Amino acid sequence: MERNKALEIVAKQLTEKRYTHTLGVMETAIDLAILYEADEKKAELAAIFHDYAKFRPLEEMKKIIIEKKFDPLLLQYNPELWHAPVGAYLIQEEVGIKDVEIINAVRYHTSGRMNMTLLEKIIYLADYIEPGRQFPGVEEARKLAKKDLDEALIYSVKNTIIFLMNKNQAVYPDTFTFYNDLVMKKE
Ligand code: DGI
Ligand code: FE
Ligand code: FE
Ligand code: FE
Repeated sequence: MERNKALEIVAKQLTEKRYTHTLGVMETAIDLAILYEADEKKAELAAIFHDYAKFRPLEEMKKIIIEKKFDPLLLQYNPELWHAPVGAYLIQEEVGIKDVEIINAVRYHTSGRMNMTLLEKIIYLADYIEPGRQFPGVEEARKLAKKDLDEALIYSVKNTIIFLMNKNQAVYPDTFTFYNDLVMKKE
């Protein structure tokens, strides 16, 4: 699918602010794809569609998670996690995206998981460091992203886990698994 066509589709799903974020993720994902030799076109499309389901009503997302038999644990954790697997489903149903790598990059862009593919890692990180993001640590994550993809991811996932724990929030197990996997493969 052509970039402008994809952007036109996703614009209808998002607020202006979230659309601007999506453009930032797209630019960042393409830069990372060039740097780490991933498929630029897949990075572009996965980035464009990564937050496709962000504004679906919680009840609709819940229904899809139950009916499509996604991990039932999702329902016990933060609803912020839901738009990722639901988005992966809806881009197939509503947009006709068929590329499994793109679909999985959308599916795991919030939680992460064990054995993330290069494309999944790029979308996860691009979402975290796109130019519109402003939070403590984002500059360091951007710096690391230019040098070492996995180091940047360890830093980012760690930051997210600490952020959640500081608010006494539960952390979805796949996020810990992602962190552990990165750290253990580093040695
Ligand atoms: O959709 P975005 O805002 O662009 O970003 P995202 O899809 O990465 O969502 C991140 C939010 O999800 C972030 O504010 C933290 C929150 N969250 C809640 N529980 C978890 C979680 N993030 C992770 N990785 N793991 C969790 O268990
Ligand atoms: Fe998201
Ligand atoms: Fe994220
Ligand atoms: Fe996002």
